[in-house]
Amino acid sequence: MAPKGTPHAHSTRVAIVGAGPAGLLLGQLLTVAGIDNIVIEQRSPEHVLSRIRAGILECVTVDALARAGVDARLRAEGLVHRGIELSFGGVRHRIDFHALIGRDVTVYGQTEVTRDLMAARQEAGMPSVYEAQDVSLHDFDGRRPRVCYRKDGIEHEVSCDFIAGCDGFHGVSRASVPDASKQIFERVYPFGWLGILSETPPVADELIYASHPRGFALCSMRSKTRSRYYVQVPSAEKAEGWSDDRFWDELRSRLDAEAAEALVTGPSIEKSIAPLRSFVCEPMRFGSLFLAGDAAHIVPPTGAKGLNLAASDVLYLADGFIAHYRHGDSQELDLYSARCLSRVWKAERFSWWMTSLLHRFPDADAFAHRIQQAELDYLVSSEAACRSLAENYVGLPR
Ligand code: RFL
Ligand code: PHB
Repeated sequence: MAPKGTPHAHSTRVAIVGAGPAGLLLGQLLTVAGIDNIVIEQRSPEHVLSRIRAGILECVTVDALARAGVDARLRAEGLVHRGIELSFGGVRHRIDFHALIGRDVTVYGQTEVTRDLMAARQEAGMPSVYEAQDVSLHDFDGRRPRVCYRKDGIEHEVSCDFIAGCDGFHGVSRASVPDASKQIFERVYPFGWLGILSETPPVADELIYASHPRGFALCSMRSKTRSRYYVQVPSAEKAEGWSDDRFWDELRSRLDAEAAEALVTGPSIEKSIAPLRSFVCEPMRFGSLFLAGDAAHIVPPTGAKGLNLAASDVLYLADGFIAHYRHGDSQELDLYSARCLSRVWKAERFSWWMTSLLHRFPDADAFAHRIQQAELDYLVSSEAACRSLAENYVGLPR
């Protein structure tokens, strides 16, 4: 027993803060490479699995999950989508990724990715601490990096070589870095997405991104029997103000006549509002602390990039740790921040552009509306413009 007042001491190579997709994927890639790690999460496993978020995986993400050895269910149950549809002016236009650039995306929910990663971690017998309270980071710019937390009233201290801050936008990792050491770039949009999940067949085979005078709408899915739909709402809106009927009526009003007719409605399983934000923290490394995923950057969900960027960061980070431990080569870790940020900013640009293209902005004047219409018309009439959308949507090369 540690004497009273002295925290329980643990030590590991990499202490990972946060058990979202970034933290769990990093943990699995390190475990596969034989690098000791611990995952420290403030919420319960049930809470982590109850968050309904992303649904679209780029090839890079699918490959990362394969490398981590957690792609069996994804291969069996994921839906390969070869394109998306854009809807405006009452007409739908298909963008055929496969024909344009020969690549696809996979529909497989973030909840399922997380569930698969949790199961693999448990099977590998790697340590995870859930419901850790008052997680704090220490001395990451010095010689003795540590992560401290309290669990069931007992204080713990984990000494490590490196800390991976994978604790999302509201986490403690980025907040632990002094303001003078980081630069923040941010845009908050004057609207959010009200989303529902329902046990109903999707309205179409592919996703429909709809731009309508009443606002943006998105028809997505989790499987052939489970749908995920979103409508743009003002920032101040509350989910409690939206009955299922009100949601379905609003969604239907923003779709083309054929989709509105085909829409199958049913009770919602989940209903919530997500604010839309673009955010980047530079750099992404501070001494032995590395930020990855939403801890370092946020994109509005319109381009389906958030989870995919998290996976891409984690691949660079895992490769950096592997080169460091196997070959004593720290060059990849030194390049981590610059490599990630180069890809992050391209995804930020694409997500901002998709958001600007498809949403109604409250302060937009008549000129802005005409420009938006012209951009949509140009997009669907130009193969070059469609190809540009396609290559960004399926994910830029790493
Ligand atoms: P997460 O998933 O937020 O996980 C962070 C974890 O850290 C924990 N945590 C802490 N742990 C310890 N100590 C602390 N002090 C802590 N503070 C927080 C949290 O409890 C949590 O478990 O971040 P991560 O791993 O970086 O993953 C990022 C993704 O979750 C996110 O980018 C995506 O969900 C974004 N996103 C989408 N991304 C896509 O690639 N494709 C999509 O189709 C897509 N759709 C979406 C989205 C996000 C949405 N919302 C709700 C924001 C749709 C929506 C509606
Ligand atoms: C989703 O299915 O939740 C989803 C799909 C595409 C997006 C955003 C969210 O662009």
